[in-house]
Amino acid sequence: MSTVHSSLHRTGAGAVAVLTIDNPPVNAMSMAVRIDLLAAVWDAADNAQVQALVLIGAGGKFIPGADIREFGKPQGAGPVISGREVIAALESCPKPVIAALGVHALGGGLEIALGCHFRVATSDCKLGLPEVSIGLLPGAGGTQRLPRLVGPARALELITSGKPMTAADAQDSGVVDELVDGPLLEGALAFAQRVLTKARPLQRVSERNQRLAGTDAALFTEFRAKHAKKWRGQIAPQRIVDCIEAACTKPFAEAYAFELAAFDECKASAQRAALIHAFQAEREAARIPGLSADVQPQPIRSAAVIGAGTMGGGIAMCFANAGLPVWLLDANPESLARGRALIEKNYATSVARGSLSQAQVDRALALITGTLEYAAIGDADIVVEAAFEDLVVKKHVFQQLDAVMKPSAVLATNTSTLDIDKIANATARPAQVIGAHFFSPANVMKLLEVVRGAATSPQVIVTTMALAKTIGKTAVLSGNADGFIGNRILAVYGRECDFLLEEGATPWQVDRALQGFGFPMGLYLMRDMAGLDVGWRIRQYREQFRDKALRYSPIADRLCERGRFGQKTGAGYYRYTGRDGSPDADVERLIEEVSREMKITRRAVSDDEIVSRVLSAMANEGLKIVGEGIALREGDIDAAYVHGYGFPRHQGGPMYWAAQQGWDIIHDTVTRLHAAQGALWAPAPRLAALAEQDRQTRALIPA
Ligand code: T1G
Repeated sequence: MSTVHSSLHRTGAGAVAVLTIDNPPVNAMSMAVRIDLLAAVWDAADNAQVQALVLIGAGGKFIPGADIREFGKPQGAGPVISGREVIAALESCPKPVIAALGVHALGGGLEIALGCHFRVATSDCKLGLPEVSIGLLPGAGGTQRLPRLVGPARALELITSGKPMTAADAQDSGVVDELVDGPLLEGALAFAQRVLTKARPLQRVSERNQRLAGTDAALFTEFRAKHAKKWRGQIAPQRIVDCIEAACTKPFAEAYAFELAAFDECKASAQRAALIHAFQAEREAARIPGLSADVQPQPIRSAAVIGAGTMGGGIAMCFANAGLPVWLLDANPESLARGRALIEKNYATSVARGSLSQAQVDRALALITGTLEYAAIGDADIVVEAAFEDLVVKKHVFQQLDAVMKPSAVLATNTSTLDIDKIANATARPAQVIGAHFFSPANVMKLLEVVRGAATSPQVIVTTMALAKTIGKTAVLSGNADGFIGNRILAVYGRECDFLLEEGATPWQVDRALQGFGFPMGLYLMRDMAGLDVGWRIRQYREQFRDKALRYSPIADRLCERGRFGQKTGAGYYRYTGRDGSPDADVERLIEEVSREMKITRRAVSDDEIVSRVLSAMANEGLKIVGEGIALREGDIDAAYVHGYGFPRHQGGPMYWAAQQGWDIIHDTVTRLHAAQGALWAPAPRLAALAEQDRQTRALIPA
């Protein structure tokens, strides 16, 4: 079955061959598409009847890029055709070739379009080169042709961020020749007729150098310097800048070859594999095995949020940004006003940063309505409770929601530590209750940990998972257990860092090692930013349940006892001048004191040891969580950590990292520390079996 269908359409100016790319679900440019498309272009070019060609995607969806599933897989036995060969045929075609772009034209899809002589698009079409998000760069001419249309400075922004352009923006910047209001094919055929009638000269983008001429080399130096910190350790964004610089300094053919070499380097990198894993894991996380297909999400057209604090305000912004009207309820007018003011301040920051337009902000603000009355929110399709993290308070809120909310409403709680079932049982409808754990700042962080209670209905689960996509979140389903998925692993991550302090490391060394691995911020800087008193209050509450037989580090408590709560008190692990933290000898002395008390002989600790010990602990805990059914898959843990805890996406996630090291290596680390440290390092039940598999695989690899 061909993935490209050809049909002939007669226009007043001659016959047009329409080549329709048909490769469900999204018309990705697989090897089969490349083969079929090249053949179809050649046929149309050779067909004397044909005056022009139109490329269009089945269902009005153009190509979202090369088929990501083909990367890292061995090439099949059949013919191998590259995107570049298809583009060469399109660009050199003696007849006008028009790309008809709908829904999305991304990556190799936009590169195909840039190889055509003209482009028309529907106004909702998204155009972009997102390859950087999967560790690649546009390897079929995107770094050479796009700068020739939008200029090198804009191309640097677009290709290193991977962010798409709107069709209107693409038209303004000369990427799209015309926007089509009505049906896309008709619009494209009409455009083809006008090209033929006016005998418009064919525009080969690769020959348009005007926008590159006179580009100042400083553009690239400054751009590299501006992003150096953010791109630390990442290959693709750096290589993209090199390619665009080559476009401005070398003839097309030479720079085109330079781009291919850079593409191959990225394709061969471990980062590319990790980023494609992250891409697939976040999509896989949305699938819940075992739920019958009849269970469909109920529509969510309106929402309500209880509590106008930092989290409540951020959650309300998520709904408003998605175009959903949302009530924001609080107990008193002052906190409601404070909440509203914080929301407006956050939106003003987004406008200042250019991430939202004033018009978008005005639309969103108009959708957020404050209220003091529970009676006002009864008709909302979902309510998210974001009140104080206290069981008594939350139960009281849910009793009131039980009294006012319509029967079909989803009753969600944003708790990060409390038992969902205890909250649900405060109502007469526990089946409607679910955990919806947002991460701070809620309007920014992409992770939504959806926590199913013992009674939560399948429909409430699928409704909440689907809603996550609507409000731009990556949802991960968790069972109802202490710390759910994310915070349970975070506790292990923090624990091992603290123990390493007692054994010889310093907070600044630990942070340097974690940032070297790719975390945007080390643990101790993050704790100081969040405020050490939050964790202290939780530890003081949990002290009554703590197993005193297990090792416990008192360092954080000692800092809090001295009033060092972090940035907000000018000192925590670091000493602060404004928001800048610097190492503090007092803290080193405090840590050495604790080591002495714990009778621990301090020793040299390497950065590698810090990374491997902390990540091995996280992966071991992750296996336990999957084994207990709290998480559905290891990939879900990776998606949670990449989107909720700043885990470097180009490392794939803690479970992916461990699998890359080899579970036999992780097993050796875990069993060694289990022997030294005891129960805290108990190996996950599945670890030994996974290790044995990897040990056998490793034995097969010739030395
Ligand atoms: N290849 C293969 N499968 C793809 C795909 C692709 N490019 N894009 C999407 N899918 C699958 C996806 O896995 C999911 O499958 C289903 O389609 C729906 O996707 C030379 C080398 C297109 C905007 O990086 O950004 O071109 O999970 O759930 O929210 O320079 O998918 O259902 O089995 O995301 O509507 C560059 C990636 C490739 C774009 C649709 N292109 N895709 O979003 O649905 S590299 C990209 C997306 C390249 C050249 C280089 C989004 C989307 P399943 P979805 P959606």
